[in-house]
Formats: sequence, structure tokens, C-alpha cells
Amino acid sequence: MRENNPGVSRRSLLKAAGAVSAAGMTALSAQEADGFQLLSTPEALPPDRSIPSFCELCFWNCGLFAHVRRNTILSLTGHPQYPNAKGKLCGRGNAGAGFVRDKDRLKYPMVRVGKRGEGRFERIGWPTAYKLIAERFGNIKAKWGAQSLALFYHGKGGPLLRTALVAYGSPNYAAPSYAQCKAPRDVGFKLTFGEKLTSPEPLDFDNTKLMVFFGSHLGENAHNSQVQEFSDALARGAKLVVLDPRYSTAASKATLWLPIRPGTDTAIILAWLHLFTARGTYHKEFVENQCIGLDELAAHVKDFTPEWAATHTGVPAEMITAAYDLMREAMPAVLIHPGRHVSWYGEADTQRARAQAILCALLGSFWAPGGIFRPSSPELGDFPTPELPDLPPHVDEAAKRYPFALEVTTNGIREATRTGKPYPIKGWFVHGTNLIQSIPNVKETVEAIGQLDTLVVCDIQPTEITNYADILLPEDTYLERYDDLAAGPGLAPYIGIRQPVVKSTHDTRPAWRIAKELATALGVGDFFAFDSFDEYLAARLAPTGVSLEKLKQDGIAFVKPKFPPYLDPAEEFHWHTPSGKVELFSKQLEEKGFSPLPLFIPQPDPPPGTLRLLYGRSPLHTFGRTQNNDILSDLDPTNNLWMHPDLAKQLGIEEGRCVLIENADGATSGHLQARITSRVMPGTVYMIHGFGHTSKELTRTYGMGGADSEVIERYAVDPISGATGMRTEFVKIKIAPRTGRRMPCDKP
Ligand SMILES: Nc1nc2c(c(=O)[nH]1)N[C@H]1C(S)=C(S)[C@@H](COP(=O)(O)OP(=O)(O)OC[C@H]3O[C@@H](n4cnc5c(=O)[nH]c(N)nc54)[C@H](O)[C@@H]3O)O[C@H]1N2
Ligand SMILES: Nc1nc2c(c(=O)[nH]1)N[C@H]1C(S)=C(S)[C@@H](COP(=O)(O)OP(=O)(O)OC[C@H]3O[C@@H](n4cnc5c(=O)[nH]c(N)nc54)[C@H](O)[C@@H]3O)O[C@H]1N2
Ligand code: SF4
Ligand SMILES: [Mo]
Repeated sequence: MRENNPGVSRRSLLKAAGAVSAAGMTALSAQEADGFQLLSTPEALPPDRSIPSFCELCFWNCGLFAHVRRNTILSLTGHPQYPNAKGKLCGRGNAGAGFVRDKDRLKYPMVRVGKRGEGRFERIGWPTAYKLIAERFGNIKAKWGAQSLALFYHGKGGPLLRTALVAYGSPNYAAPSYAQCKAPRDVGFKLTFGEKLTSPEPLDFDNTKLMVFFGSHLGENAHNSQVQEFSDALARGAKLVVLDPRYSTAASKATLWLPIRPGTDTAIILAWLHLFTARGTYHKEFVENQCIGLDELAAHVKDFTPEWAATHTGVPAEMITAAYDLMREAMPAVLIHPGRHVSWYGEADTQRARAQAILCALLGSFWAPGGIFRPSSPELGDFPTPELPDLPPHVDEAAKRYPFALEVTTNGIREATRTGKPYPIKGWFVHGTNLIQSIPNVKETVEAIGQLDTLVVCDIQPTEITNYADILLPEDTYLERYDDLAAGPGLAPYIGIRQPVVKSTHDTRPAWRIAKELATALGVGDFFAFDSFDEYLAARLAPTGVSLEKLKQDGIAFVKPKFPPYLDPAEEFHWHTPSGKVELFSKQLEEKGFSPLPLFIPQPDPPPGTLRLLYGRSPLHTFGRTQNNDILSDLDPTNNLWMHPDLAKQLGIEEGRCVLIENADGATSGHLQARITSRVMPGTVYMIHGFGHTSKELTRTYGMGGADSEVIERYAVDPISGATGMRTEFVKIKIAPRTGRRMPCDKP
């Protein structure tokens, strides 16, 4: 038992006591009493222990304390020392216990008995599961070579599974958090500064005078500490410019909201670059000492005036200039948030990220107070393994595509699986990613799955992708397992530990154990030569001097930063680019046949009668992984289709009407409730991603809402980073027919 219980302060205990006695003053209805049933069980007693760990409901991985009695989680609270939590959890993080008690969760390993996609399985034991996978993967390796196996992963358990795959001889591992998310940003910043932005983004909210957001709908996008720092900065009086075609929560706080036509941000950035270079108002010290290519840039943006940008973006020239004035006054303490999910339009996305990076350079805000700081990461040791085998080229390399990609692309592996080119892929291992909802064009994903000899899926709940599995492995939830250590980058770099706070009551296992046991079955067990996971963790900690015992008690340990967070702009500094300088002009891009200076690539207007489909986040959900959670589904059960009042009037749709969207190829979404609001532009519709589950086994969320992924089929691939742009789909709104499915908007 821990001595002090940080979750339950004296004050909150007093408050809770007050609540109980207040409830006792009036008689409860039967239904209310049912709701309070917990109070009559032993679990209503105070927790007997509080255990630190970190959250897995999104990659922000906030530190937490679990307050537990016996084997029941009573509550989760934010870890006060974690920089990404600051003592708080977001709505999703608070609801974590819902995953542990979920009756729908995967409870034991299974093998498919029905057709792929049908979701009919039979229980098997773990030894049988490993034996089956080893046989099938062994056959694929013998017939096609180990490179014909691929791993899709997202989350903390992935890297150890990757070790198993690489040890077995395959270079094909990919996560949607690259090509369906931040790839263009990684590549655009790397090309310019020789560094990509870390996660969390190293944004200096504490010292900023002006924040500039591109999309970045913070507040709806609920990255815990970033939302806290953002609101603190506003409270302190920092100014805010938001570019968004929708009046987002962040836009509602802005000093200046630029209601931009979708896909035209780069035109505005080019106009700003024009003003800074034409007027000579850029940060002279940073640009003269650190950058190359200013003259070429100035010539390139010569004609990109605010008036020119206004014609493309729909934002008046005066507003564009006003935003420039705000930046000029606040520089270098200008915080550019380039967005995180930035795979919107294909090549235009890396061009936009390049323009944003160049803007940071002209503002002198890179590694400057109030802009983007220089993060430090802790350096963990590697668990000793035999030498890794030489790997053949991965699919994108073999196909000679995406010359600047920093990771293998999920879409590249899918393409190889579908077409057999540049070489066939015959086995997939999918861990913690629902490929049906996360890679655009479901038909291509299903077609690829049809070409597989074997599909293994490891998940915690029965989602769309698990229904296609041949062999299904249930993982412990994040509150029941150890995982690899967190190595948090930032101003105060830290090491965090995930550890079990309760025991799984099902036949589930953690990813590290699955990786080790599967590797053993595949004949590469010597890459996992530890007897207990403690041994593995201790080896990782060895170079840091942090004790595992102490880390288990405290949850977190800080290490000394490697660099100061800011660079003196006059300092002689070698950047990790070919020239050693910040490259406003990119010779690398030019050599591969791309524009060395950022281009504005206009997007087509929606054909008459159609609307551009835009999507984003709900603060109470993470992608498609939280809709079946009992607490979150109560709070936010379904999604809406946001549409402009003029459009609704023209189509005769009233608020709350049950509608669906259809793309030009006839693909339709599930039912969405109409939300009529002038917060979206005419010509666009907006929805939350992650709803519209078609897996009947997710009993709480099945049939609730619609999925953007069901209609996003015409995606645009960025030839520079390999990302799939997904805001390229045009849709029509239809009044929904009545169906047997459970629809909250289907009023009788
Ligand atoms: N609650 C919650 N928070 C999350 C997540 C989650 O699932 N749930 N996911 C996390 C992850 S992995 C990511 S990558 C991020 C994603 O979150 P962001 O990086 O913020 O993603 P965006 O696509 O920039 O944000 C959507 C916003 O972009 C606006 N938008 C649409 N088109 C354009 C355009 O052409 N230009 C501009 N300037 N804006 C446009 C939309 O109107 C919407 O307000 O969120 C993270 N945070
Ligand atoms: N149409 C469309 N596509 C998108 C996006 C969008 O907004 N719209 N967003 C994009 C972005 S920014 C990103 S980062 C990606 C995210 O893409 P994904 O990571 O694929 O996100 P999810 O759809 O939440 O899939 C997570 C899967 O992991 C499972 N899971 C949850 N916890 C665990 C666990 O502890 N262990 C295991 N083994 N499994 C677990 C869930 O049940 C679910 O099946 O999607 C991208 N794709
Ligand atoms: S932001 Fe929320 S969901 Fe993400 S890790 Fe933190 S508490 Fe968990
Ligand atoms: Mo993402």
C-alpha cells in the first residue's frame, strides 16, 4: 500500500462525503438507486492502493494514478509530475476502466471458422495459436521469402512485435500515424531544418506572444497538456490566429479567425512570406546566420501578394495583412502549430509543411522562446540481441517511390498486397490499428486482405479488422499489462513506466509476451532472451541510472536535458541538412524533380450538387477505439453531419433529421444526424471520424453514426512523403431510409 494517496485529497474526501449525505436527504427512485448500486458494494470503500502508470487511449500517453480496491479500478487521475498530464486526464483517459470491464472485449485466442469478414470464430489455446501462426508464416517465408510478411502497428506494444518481425527477416512494418497522419509535416520540417517535430510537439506555449493554428482544432483535438497550455496562454493574454474553414472551438477564442477555403492555406503562407521578404521584416539574425536560399525565396514569392492569396482563399487581403502584422509585432515569440493530422490533399501537404517551416525560419521562431523549442529525449539502452539480419528493401524502396518518406507506408504495403508489386505480401500481423477505418478506401483494403494467406490480428475488442482475422489474439488492456518504457521528449525529458494496476480476468496476454512467445515459435526466440519483463526493463534503464523499483513506485523519472531549449540565432550551428544550414531553398527536392521552393497547388471545386467532406475529432473519443466504452458512449453516443443553414434549406433538411452521405462512386455512410450550423462553410460538410462501426460484436456502438472512412475512396498520394490525402472526397447528402439498425436519429 502506498503511504500517500495523491488521488484522494482531504478536500475531495470531504466533498464526496457531502455528496453522499446530500443524496441521503431525499428518497431515490428505483432507477436512481440502481445507478448508485456501486455504493452498496465493497468497491465503494476507499481504494486500498494507488498505482502509477500511463494512458494508452491516445499516443499522448499521459501519466496517471489508478486508485484500486482489490481487483477493481475505482478511478484514474492524472499524474501530478508528468509534463503531458499536469495532474489531469482528459475525458477519454478518465474513462479507461470501461475497457477493463467491457463485456464485449476479446477474452481468449480464436481461430476463424466462417468466411473472412463474417466474424465467426472458435476458441483455441495460446500454444495452438502460436503453432498455427508459426506454421503459416513459415510456409510464407519458405515460398515467398520473409519480406512477404508485414506488420501494421500503432501503440506501445508495437516495437517488440517489430523486433520479432525484423528478426524473422522482414522490413515491412508501418503505422497509420505516419502516412495517414503527420508524414507531410515530418518530411517538410526535416527537409528544412533537418529535424522533424517530436510528439508531443515542442511548442513553447508558456512564453508565446502569438499562436498561429492551421486546422489544429485544439479543444476538440484533446491532447491533454497541450489543451491546458493553450488555455493558460490565452488566459495570460497571448494572441491567436486560426486558419480553419470551420468556426472551431479554437477559432472561437481567436484574435483573428481566417475562414479559409479548404486546401488553400499555402496561398496565405506564401503571401506572408512575400510580405516578410518584400518588406525586409524577417528575423535578420536568424536568417542571415542560419539559413540559405533567401534570395531564391524572395524571387519565388514576389507576386504572391495578399490580394493574390485572397482570390484563392476567400479571406480578404486586409485580414491576411492583419495576421502578418500580428506576427511581425510578436516575432520571434510566435508559435506556429502546423497541425498534426496533415494528410489532406497529397503533394500539396508537403508543400504546405515546407511553407510553414520556412515561415518559422523567417520569424526566427525555431528553437526560440515562445516558438518551437528544442526538445531533449532520454536515451534508453537496448536489450542485447543477436545481430539483426540484413533486410531486403521494403516495398516503397523496392518500388522506388516516396524518396523522402521517413517510414514505410501502410498504403504501400496494402498496394503490394493487392497487386503483388513490387513483390507479393502474403501475411499480415495487425496490432492496435483498425485498418478498415484508418486507411482510405476500404475496398482496396478488403481486396488486399483477399490476397493474403494469413491475417493475424491482435486487439482488445472485436472491431472491423478483427472480423477479417484468421487468427485472433486478445491483448490485456493497458491497465492490466507492462509495456515498453515511455521516453518522453520535451523541456524536462522523462522515463515513464506502464505497469498492471489490476489483473486480467480473461485469457489475455500483453504484447511483449506475445512477441516473445511468437518469436520463440518462429525460431528467433534468442532476440527475447529475458526470463521476466523486469529483466528487459532493467536493461533498457541501465544507461540512465534510474532504478526499476523506484520507477515502479513513482511512475516517472526525469533525466537531464541534452540541449538547452533555445538556440542563440548568432551561434554557429550545424543543422542536419545536406548544407548544414536551414534550407529555405531545397536542393534535395530539386534533385528529385520537385519544386525546391513551396508551391501552392489549387484543389478542384466540388462539382455542382456536391460538397467537400471534412472531418475531425470529438474531445470524448479517440478515432474508432472508444465508441464502445460504457462511459464515453453514454456521454457522446453518435456523430452528426454539420451543414450550413442555406444548404439545409435548399435540401429541405431540418435539424436532427437522419441523413447519410454518398460519394460519386455510390459508397454511402451510416446514418448521421443533421446538425445545422453556420459554423461550417457552404460547399462543405463536417463530421467526427471514428463512428459508424459495422462490427455487431461492439454491442454499444454498433450502427451508431456514420464513418467518414466508408466514403473516402478517392484519396491523393503525396509523391514526396507517401501520405494519403483524404479531404479529396466530394459527397451528396441523402435523406436516410429506415433500416433495422439502431439509429438514434431514426425517429418513428
Ligand atoms: N479527442 C481526440 N483528440 C485527438 C485525437 C482523437 O482521436 N481524439 N487524435 C489525435 C491525433 S492522432 C491527431 S493526428 C490529431 C488530429 O488533429 P489536428 O492535427 O488538429 O487535425 P486537423 O485535421 O488539423 O483538424 C481538423 C480541423 O481542420 C479543419 N480543416 C479542414 N480543412 C482545412 C483546411 O483546408 N485548412 C485548415 N486550416 N483547416 C482545415 C477542420 O475544420 C477541423 O477544425 O488529434 C489528436 N487528438
Ligand atoms: N477517414 C479517416 N481516416 C483516418 C483519420 C481520420 O480522421 N479520418 N485519422 C488518421 C490518423 S490522424 C491516425 S493517427 C490514424 C489512427 O488509426 P488507428 O490507430 O488504426 O486508430 P483506431 O481506428 O482507433 O484503431 C485502433 C485499434 O486498436 C485497438 N486497440 C485499442 N487499444 C488497444 C490495445 O491496448 N492493444 C491492442 N492490441 N489493440 C488496441 C482498437 O480496438 C482498434 O481496433 O487514423 C488515420 N485515418
Ligand atoms: S490525452 Fe487523454 S486519452 Fe490521450 S493519453 Fe492523455 S488522458 Fe489518455
Ligand atoms: Mo494522427
